[in-house]
Amino acid sequence: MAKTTKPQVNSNNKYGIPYVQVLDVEGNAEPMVVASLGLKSEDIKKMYRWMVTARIFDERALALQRQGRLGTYAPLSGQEACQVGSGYALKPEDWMFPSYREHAAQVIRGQRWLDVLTYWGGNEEGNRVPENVNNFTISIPIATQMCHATGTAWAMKIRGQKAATIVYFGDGATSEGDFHEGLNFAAVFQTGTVFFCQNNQYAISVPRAKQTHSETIAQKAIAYGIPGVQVDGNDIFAVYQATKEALERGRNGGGPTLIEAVTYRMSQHTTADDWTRYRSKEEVEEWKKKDPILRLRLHMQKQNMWSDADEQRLQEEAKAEIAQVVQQYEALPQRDVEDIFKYVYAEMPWNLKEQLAELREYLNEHGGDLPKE
Ligand SMILES: Cc1ncc(C[n+]2csc(CCOP(=O)(O)OP(=O)(O)O)c2C)c(N)n1
Repeated sequence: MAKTTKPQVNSNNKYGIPYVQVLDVEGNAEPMVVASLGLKSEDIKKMYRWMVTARIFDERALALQRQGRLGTYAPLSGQEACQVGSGYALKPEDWMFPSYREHAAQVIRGQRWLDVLTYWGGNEEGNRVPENVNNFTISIPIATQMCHATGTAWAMKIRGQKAATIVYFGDGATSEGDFHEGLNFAAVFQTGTVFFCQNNQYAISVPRAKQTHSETIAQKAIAYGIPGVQVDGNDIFAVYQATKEALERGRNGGGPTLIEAVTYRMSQHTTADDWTRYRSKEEVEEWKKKDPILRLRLHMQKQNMWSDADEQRLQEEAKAEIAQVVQQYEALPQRDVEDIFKYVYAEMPWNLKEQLAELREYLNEHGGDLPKE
């Protein structure tokens, strides 16, 4: 790598979209570049702790679902650098708009792992964001959150607030109308919105190559007249650097940015998916070599910042933390099944009333048991 204080930027693609990388797969980085990020050694260790805890949480949540102790779950493994690196660049006054896979980004901003489990356990209380935390609730309908993030940034601009919004979405979301509407509106009104695409290579079983004919997702920014950048999404430093720069531009009236973080979903889409049906073991193994957690650990070890004893201690502490979260989750009182009907409308419409009556009748007939399927 050339001696420089700037991250390595390649623009080999047709439209000259920059590709940012700081850490290579073996954890090597130009020290001056790392220093230019303004991260102290304590910050780097904190980022690493977030990533490790997120991975342990993910594995635990998956196991709980398989044991019938969690409703369903969307794993994030492989995307820890995307979420922690970008989340770390946010300020409390910024607003964050997640889709359904951003557990680490939610928690780094002040929600709890317990909330994540509660939500995926089918209890809407898990979607309750603490008053002082500028996180929006999860959007399940693909790409809808992009318009929310644009609208919020526009409102903040009108009010003269110096804060940005960030919105997370996948490669599949770029085929939705809301993607275009969110980006176009943000560009025209120059809102401080960071569009953060986690290109994890699949939209359920649809591979990236079938999602769009564009060489990069980042180049779609050109059509809207805004900056677009591709980053190595398994390199936490590159993600942090690109997000920080985009957020600063957004906060200072410089308008929106589209970031494409190139990464990989190491696990299934959700627990309702079987990824072995559409991708090979070899492909997964290749990406495992680029594991974002391993990469930062190698870097810290090379910098003599991290020992085997540190690793062991962290693993034990993170496992204990998540074990406690699971205990708290399982100790929560069961919610009433009728809750499903209660929270969408202030006044329940006639058709929901009919369905609720039908459910009550069914429960009466079956001694309170729900249907198995
Ligand atoms: C509007 C809408 N259409 C379809 C779905 C069903 N659906 C759920 S996830 C998904 C794929 C999304 O892929 P991507 O945007 O790449 O995000 P990823 O799940 O990979 O993080 C689809 C089609 C949905 N939730 N919302």
